[in-house]
Amino acid sequence: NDGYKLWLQYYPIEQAASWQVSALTDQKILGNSPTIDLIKKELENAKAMLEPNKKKHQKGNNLLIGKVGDLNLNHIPTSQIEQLTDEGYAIFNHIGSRQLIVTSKTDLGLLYGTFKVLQLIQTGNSVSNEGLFESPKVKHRVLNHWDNLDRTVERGYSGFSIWNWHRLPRHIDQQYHDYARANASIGINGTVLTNVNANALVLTPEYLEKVKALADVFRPYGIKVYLTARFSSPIEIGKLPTADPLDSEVQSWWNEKANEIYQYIPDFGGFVVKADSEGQPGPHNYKRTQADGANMLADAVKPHGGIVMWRAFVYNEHTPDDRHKQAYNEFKPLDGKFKENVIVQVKNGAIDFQPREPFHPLFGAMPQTPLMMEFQITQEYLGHDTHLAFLAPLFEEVLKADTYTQGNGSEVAKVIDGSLHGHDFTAMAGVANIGTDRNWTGHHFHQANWFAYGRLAWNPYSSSEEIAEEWLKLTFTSNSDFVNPIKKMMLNSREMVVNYMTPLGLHHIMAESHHYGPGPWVTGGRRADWTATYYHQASEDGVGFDRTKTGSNALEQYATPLQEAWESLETVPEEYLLWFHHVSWSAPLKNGKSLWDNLALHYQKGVDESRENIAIWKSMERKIDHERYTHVLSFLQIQNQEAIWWKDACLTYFGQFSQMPIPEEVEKPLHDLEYYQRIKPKNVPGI
Ligand code: BDP
Repeated sequence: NDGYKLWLQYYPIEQAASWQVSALTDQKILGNSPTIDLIKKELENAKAMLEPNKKKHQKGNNLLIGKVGDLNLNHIPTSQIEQLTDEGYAIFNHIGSRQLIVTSKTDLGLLYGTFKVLQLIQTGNSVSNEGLFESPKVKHRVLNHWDNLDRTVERGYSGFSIWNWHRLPRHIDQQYHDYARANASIGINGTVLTNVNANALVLTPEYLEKVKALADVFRPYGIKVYLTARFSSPIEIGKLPTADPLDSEVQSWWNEKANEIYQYIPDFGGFVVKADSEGQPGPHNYKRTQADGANMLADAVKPHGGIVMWRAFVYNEHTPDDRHKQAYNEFKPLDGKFKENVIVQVKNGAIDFQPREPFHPLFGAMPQTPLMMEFQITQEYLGHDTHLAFLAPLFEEVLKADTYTQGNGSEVAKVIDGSLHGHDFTAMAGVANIGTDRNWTGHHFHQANWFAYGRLAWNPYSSSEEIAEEWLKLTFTSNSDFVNPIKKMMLNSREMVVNYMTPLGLHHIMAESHHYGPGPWVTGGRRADWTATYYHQASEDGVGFDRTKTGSNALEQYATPLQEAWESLETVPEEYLLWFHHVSWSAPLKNGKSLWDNLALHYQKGVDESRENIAIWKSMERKIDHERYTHVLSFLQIQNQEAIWWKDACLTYFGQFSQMPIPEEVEKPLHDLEYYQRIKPKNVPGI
């Protein structure tokens, strides 16, 4: 098993119950459309689950799949069905006709419901008497591919881009279908094909034909295509002298460009824009606001029903303020100034996808503007392809965080599903970890992060534990001797990474540019805000970034209860300690031990856990296939070696300032600082 089939393994169920057998063998599918054809094909594929039981006598309900209007049955739960959104579905046992019914208002809802039924069958979870009524809580559930037109992937660690621009549109690779199917099976309904660091060429006819070919493949799966729009496109491909968003020629150029795109792709989703950030052009070039830029593009796609996802990841090295504060300072005053088809895309934290960050202070702070979440599925800062880090707990931690902006219970999830401020326009983006590697994501377990993202985009209140369990059962086996210990390992894995990389609120201390491995010594250069020393501020007197009133006061951007709790050393959660405070090395933490000892113990804990994972995994050898077993084992071994590397490099570096001995329980680094500073990791793109 090379993992290509992801969580759609359809491996044979041992001792299938009669309802599982009936549902897989006796089926009626109503309707006629390309999406209905996909449903039929999926049910055909799924028969593989029955291999050993094929001839078993069936007693259960047969499966009926059809839109509400086509059902023609009495006593269906009408009011619950009415409440479903267009993409929602109902699955219930119909007593009168003895059928297991999947219904929805749309074919796409039927496809989602079909996948759900098959997932229930594979995991052995039957449909309860009450039935299952599911609608997505977020409207636009999109993947962001940071894929370049030359097929390199920015921050991609599993091969090259799966979009083969050279062969498109004349060759349609089977992988495009498989990609769309996998996404549909977890409710993802949009894909941004290109890097946020955009290339205007994708908006030229030559590429639009290729984009159209992909959109045609994705359509029956309910997946819309979006593109990143380079702000300076009117100059680069339109030959205009300016890209000023208030210039009427520029506006007409975008309007015409949108008309042209919609001729190729009538259901084109819209644009994602990174502007005025990390060298990208934007409205600042013309002394205009982010709203001016976003609104111009919004006007262009509006007549066609398109949207603009405008990124809030705006900061620059010339602004003297703490980078943490810049996006808030820029966007908060623009609340209410965006057109109605603009949604502001905010990263989960204010710096950049670190192993742990407090939630971004913009969440809850712009009541009149729809805000969407941007998570990073690809592990730029969490060990790239080889380190096991199940990200659902990270996503869940952010979504569950209380912003307090409307009093207690103003969780980030309520900003994202629109309920906090009454917005219907909702979205979530996940920066994809997909590439040409045979198993799509490099590490087999990183498939779980793609899966988890889909589940949380559908329902931001889902629990990591349920997601992990479901993914394991769908992907490997339902054997609880495997599922229970490995689920535990997954659920702990992100915290383990925090421990051996950036414990106690440390952040951005990785190596320069490629961001792989430790680099707490990174300093100087062109931009202070791209160094490690800017963020950890280590010196003889302590370590940590003071973001309280005595420092940058980034804390003022949070609601009062959080300001108060995080301002004080007594009440700040230890996991955010050095994020918000500069603390002396000898200061005692909650356990009475010094900051230095605690830091060292966290690093050791991460190392210990990564070592234990190898032992746990080895005990699974006979429970799953050999191919995935050995693949994961070697990655766990790499992870353990590199956890040690992180620990040793960081403790050696910080030790020069703390001047305190490494506690006895902690394994001593074998080398001096210079050794660690000289290490150049191999196989990292760009080295
Ligand atoms: C950072 C990445 C950079 C991206 C940027 C972004 O290092 O490659 O272009 O974010 O999100 O995390 O725009």
